[in-house]
Amino acid sequence: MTSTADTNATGSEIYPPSPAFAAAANAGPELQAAADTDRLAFWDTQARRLDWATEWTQVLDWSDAPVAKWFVGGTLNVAYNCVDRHVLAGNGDRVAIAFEGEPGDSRAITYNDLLAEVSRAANTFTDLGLVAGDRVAIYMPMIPEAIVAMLACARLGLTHSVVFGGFSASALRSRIDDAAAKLVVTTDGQWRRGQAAPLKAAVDEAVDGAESVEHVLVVKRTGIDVDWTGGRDLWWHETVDKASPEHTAQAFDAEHPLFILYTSGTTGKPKGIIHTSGGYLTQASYTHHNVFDHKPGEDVYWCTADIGWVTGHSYIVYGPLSNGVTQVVYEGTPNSPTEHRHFEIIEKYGVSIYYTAPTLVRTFMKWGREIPDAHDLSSIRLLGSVGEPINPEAWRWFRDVIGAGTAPIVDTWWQTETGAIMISPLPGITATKPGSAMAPLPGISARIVDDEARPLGAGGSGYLVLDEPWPSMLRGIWGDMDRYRDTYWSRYAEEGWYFAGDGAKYDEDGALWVLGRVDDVMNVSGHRISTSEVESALVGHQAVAEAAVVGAADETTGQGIVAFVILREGAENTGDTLIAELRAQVSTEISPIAKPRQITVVPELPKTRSGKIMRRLLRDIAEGRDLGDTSTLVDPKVFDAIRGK
Ligand code: 6R9
Repeated sequence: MTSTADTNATGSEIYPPSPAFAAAANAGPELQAAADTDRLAFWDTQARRLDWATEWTQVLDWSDAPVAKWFVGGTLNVAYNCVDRHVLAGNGDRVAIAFEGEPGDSRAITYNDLLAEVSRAANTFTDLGLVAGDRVAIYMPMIPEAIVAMLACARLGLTHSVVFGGFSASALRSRIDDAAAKLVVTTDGQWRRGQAAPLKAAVDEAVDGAESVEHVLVVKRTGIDVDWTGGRDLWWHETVDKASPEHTAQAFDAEHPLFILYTSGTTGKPKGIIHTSGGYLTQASYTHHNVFDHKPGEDVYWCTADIGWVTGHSYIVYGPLSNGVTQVVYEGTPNSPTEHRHFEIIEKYGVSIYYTAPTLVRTFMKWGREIPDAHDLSSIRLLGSVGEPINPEAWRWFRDVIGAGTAPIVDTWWQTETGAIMISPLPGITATKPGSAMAPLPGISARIVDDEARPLGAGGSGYLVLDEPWPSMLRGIWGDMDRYRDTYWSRYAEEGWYFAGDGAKYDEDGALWVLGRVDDVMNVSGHRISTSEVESALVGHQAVAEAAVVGAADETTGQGIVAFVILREGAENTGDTLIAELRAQVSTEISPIAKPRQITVVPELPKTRSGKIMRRLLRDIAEGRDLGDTSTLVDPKVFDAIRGK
């Protein structure tokens, strides 16, 4: 089947929702109307999607801006909202998590099961002496216990810090130290392309000498050998499995910190983004219900993210479970054992809502449409995209090949900092354009402005700002509130706007297009990596004097990391051996995902007279473009030397 594109008055290709979809959609025009009438009253209504122990006395307190308080005085338990209340409503037998392991094992976990598991874990955490406000690091592959651990933290008012299982021991250590985590939850190993790879070994290395860590709780996933530190290390199956499945959840303040999640900024040190409870869950729940048109008890939902990223937090754990979802959780990679894996899973479970990243769509395109075409994907009724701009060609392919030419696509723009979706079409309402995130959701306010805060008209590209606070907004950076003010609120301090760090434009129809980062943050397969983080890893190698890193356009991953390094006096250039060492260095310092695609040893780096590395020019070189204006350079001849390589 081919897509049902129309052409609108300005000649644009548009995809209006089908009348049938619109008629049954969760979101109707009344949402926008209500938000336009009274934004805070609108959010007050949305917060009632949740069960609260105490009602709030004020929807928003912005008197201490830019630190917001939402639903002031309200109390609730986040885990109760994600688990218990579905059991109490008689849906305990509904499958919450349909788990598909990489080796092919599967488990169906109902809400009854989830309640028992989360309660057991909560009782174990309490036995370990953890109390509300303590921090717990979670470093795990995509298995149900990872979700259970997060919910057990939420249940006890512990603040979790999930660290992506692909991060190195050193990245884990800095996050453990920054948050002073008392407990680390991990697994013995993880399955990757049919092989059991160690994971606890990285924890052992990370917690060696880490003063805050009292215990390491280990789920046995692969059965590989692990080193054991008596008194500190505990097996999940010897503790959690033996704990009582009864636990009464206690309510916490709406502003109680729920989690810290580290994300790359423009400096080398990752920022610990703080999210709290009531406002966060309200917006995660509202957006999951309306943007994905999720129908509990009918839909089978699958978000392919990892819980190590914010998408996993908001659209695998908190949003979906607050709405009583039945969802697929898959442990492995899309091509293990074959490139058919995602489509086999969609077919096996009857997935109806599929939320993924443009980089994966482009990978599927490269593999060829005969792979998805070999499967019955007729259960799919809605597709979602997140992480980076989706190019129109990938958008059309996604809709035609995976969505049978009919499934609406929601291109959702948001950030770790925003906590939940901010800009997206509403299926059933919005006529979409391939590549555009379209418009802020009802209740959300955004603008595109220039350097002087002047609004931009159609066609001009400027900066995306959020000009009103929103419930799931970050409440700060862990341990560094000055950096919070500085990073997000200083650019438009007078106006009091949040600076998102993305470029954007409106087109002639008023549709919003997000153009990508305007700072030194790269986006590789939807992962945020800062140029300076990679630079400092490279400079950590004894042969390197200086490094400059840029993100260059990449057909599959969006951007690829390209590095230029200058060697120290006397350091020997061993060619491929050196390059391999440098790539390994980045891998151990940060993660394999941060490994440069290309590293070039150069005699000099292009710098402005004030000594700034001219990344724009390096990007031109990396992308094979002609160089523009080089007049501000100290020595324009450096390019001949760089390109001579
Ligand atoms: C959710 C998530 C945030 C950055 C963001 C922007 C880019 C995310 C996008 C998008 C265009 C979309 N981004 N979604 N760009 N269209 N639909 O990805 O959070 O990892 O913090 O990244 O990702 O550049 O600023 P995070």
